[in-house]
Amino acid sequence: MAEGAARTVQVADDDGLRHLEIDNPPVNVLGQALRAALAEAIAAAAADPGVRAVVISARGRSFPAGADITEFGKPPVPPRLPEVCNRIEACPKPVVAAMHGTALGGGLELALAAHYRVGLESLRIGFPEVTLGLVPGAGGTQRMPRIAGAAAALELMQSGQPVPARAAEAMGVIDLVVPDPAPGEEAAAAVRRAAADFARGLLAEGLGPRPTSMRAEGFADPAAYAAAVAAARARPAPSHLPAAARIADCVEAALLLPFEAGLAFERAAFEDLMATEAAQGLRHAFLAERRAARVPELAAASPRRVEVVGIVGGGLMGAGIAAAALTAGLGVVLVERDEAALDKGLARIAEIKERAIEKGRLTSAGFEAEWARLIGTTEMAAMAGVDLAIEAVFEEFEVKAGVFRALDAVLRPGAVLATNTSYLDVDALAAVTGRPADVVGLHFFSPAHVMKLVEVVVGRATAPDAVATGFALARRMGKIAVRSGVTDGFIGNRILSAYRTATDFLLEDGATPYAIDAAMRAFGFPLGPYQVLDLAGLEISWARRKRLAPTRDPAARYVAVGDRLCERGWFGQKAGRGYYRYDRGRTGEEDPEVLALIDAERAAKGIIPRAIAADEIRARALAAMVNEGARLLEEGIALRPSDIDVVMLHGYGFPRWRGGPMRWADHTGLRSLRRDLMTFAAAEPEFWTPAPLLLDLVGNGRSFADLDEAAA
Ligand code: T1G
Repeated sequence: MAEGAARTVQVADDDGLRHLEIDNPPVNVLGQALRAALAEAIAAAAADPGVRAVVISARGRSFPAGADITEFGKPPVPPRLPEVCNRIEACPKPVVAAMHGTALGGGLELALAAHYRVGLESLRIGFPEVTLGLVPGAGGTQRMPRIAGAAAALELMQSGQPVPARAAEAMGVIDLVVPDPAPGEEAAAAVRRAAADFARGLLAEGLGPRPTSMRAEGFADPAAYAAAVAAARARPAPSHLPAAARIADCVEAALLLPFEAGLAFERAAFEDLMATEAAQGLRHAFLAERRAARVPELAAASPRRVEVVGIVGGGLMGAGIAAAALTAGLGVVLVERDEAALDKGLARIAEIKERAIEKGRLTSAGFEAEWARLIGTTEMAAMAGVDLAIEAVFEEFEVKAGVFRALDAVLRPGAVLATNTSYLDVDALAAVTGRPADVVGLHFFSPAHVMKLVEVVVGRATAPDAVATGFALARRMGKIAVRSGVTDGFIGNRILSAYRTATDFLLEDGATPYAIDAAMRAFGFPLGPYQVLDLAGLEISWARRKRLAPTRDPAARYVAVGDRLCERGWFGQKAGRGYYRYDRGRTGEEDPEVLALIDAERAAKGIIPRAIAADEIRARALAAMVNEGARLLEEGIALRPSDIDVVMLHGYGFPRWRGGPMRWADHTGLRSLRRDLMTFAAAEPEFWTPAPLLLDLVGNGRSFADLDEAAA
């Protein structure tokens, strides 16, 4: 067996059974070495007269979680996964797959190529390929329908969502579901043993291989099959995400074509899609989310233990954080300034949990158990026992500083002190305490029980293990943490501020808020910038502009349209009008009075409005985001470009299939971006001058992806 392959498949014999145990931590992805080892091992088993049956299992957390995504986009190295699957299926002895954990994508396809499948109760199977802009590419679109029929196969592949073992059993995919082992016993060993017993049963009954490609249960009702394909095709899918439609084509091909031809049809679809911008962007997003966890402080330190979280402030943010912490199994101590505020905060948490029960995400018993872990109090002294305290009070420095001083006085030594500030100076807040090394920013996004993003803001004095604790807490809460340095607005709000400056300039130069929003929605944002402002409330950014006014460069262009709206109390949806009118509910309507107000602002500055095309709106908005991103990298605020992408994908609605602003810039070409920026800077150098890093990358023919690789 090839040297590198020895590590990935452990081979053992047990009285005629050949055990092939996959061992490629952490999730047994089917990289080239493992594929080669499997191919060799199944060939050896097929040829060995002493082998009567084969059991394929996996060590560690899970049966293979899929093909190796890091290999995508690179020249394929044989044996390719479809070939390995075909060899398994062609084995002249019965092959049983022993499945636990999450058998996903290529891992599920590997199991489908086996003749029988045994799964633990807690097993989940799925085809997440569509979330990567792909179709299953190792026979899944041809084997799954033969067992489960079109409707179930299409639902699994087009949703990309995993299903539990019992559902897979009902589809006919899993032949035997066995109970999870007792606590303390390894899942992998338990299912391996069950599969071995299953294999012996086959031999005792004289049952041999059962090639999935020869099965046809799923074709029993061709009319229903065709109807399921037609229904799948009728489901609307955006043109930039063709994978769902190609899945329907492949499932149809499974019925209409011979197996080999169906495999070729699937492979062609897979290769077409692999080359699409969406597949590249979605793959970038997947890897960027995991790369964000690679932070220097984590290499040097372990997180402190956190079982009880203290939260000061039960407003929208504090209640959301508390709800998320309870969901994560943590204890929560919620402190409010008085009983009335505390009652409101607890009611907010209860409302979140009641909605989760309504949606079937939480049981009443679960709610009771969570509620038992929640303490509400007006006494700051109750924070003495918490492992980490988060202040989520009003966004004013003195208010937060006061809470930090009070926490500093009661928290036990070693407790982490976190601020949820959106952009205040974390170093300055740390300085009001006697424990600056324990202070870290945890910038959650509202609603905190829904939004996955947390910016972990690292102050000058923040200890590495306090950073590691922030990341560990975010992960335990099911969130994606991104490291940020201390700057006004951290990563996301810095980029957002640049985005809004660019669109405000467009507003004054001739575009309407409605045209700008439409242009950005056409790019893929769910809402345009002015819709977001109305939704969030214009008073928030107005407060920030007023706070920054004393330090604003008087020579810099300043667009006062937002101030004019706020001066009229037009704060957005909550006020019934902002950039849009909301007379008839939440769908805003264009407001001629806003357009007149913008005209007045233009006239006051002597600006003659010009027609601005949607392409220019997008070019300027995106160039501003990327240029600010380059500045964040130069300043060391963001560790790597893909971290900026993760923030914009998860905090600001940047379309996932484009991968994020920095990925978009690479795809568009940094040279053309530099050209745009220099064109814009000719008229307004203050805002548009290209960041030196961007010029340097273009000059050296490098990309943001190169920086990601360097910082990996
Ligand atoms: N390829 C490469 N690396 C992967 C990987 C994959 N498929 N899945 C996980 N990893 C890495 C991940 O980057 C991280 O690395 C570590 O494993 C732990 O992952 C041919 C074409 C399985 C539910 O899409 O959904 O098969 O940071 O942090 O939260 O038809 O990983 O430790 O260095 O996410 O416990 C289809 C993707 C591929 C599954 C576990 N499969 N993975 O979640 O751990 S396409 C997927 C996941 C395919 C075939 C097609 C999750 C997980 P590092 P993690 P987790």
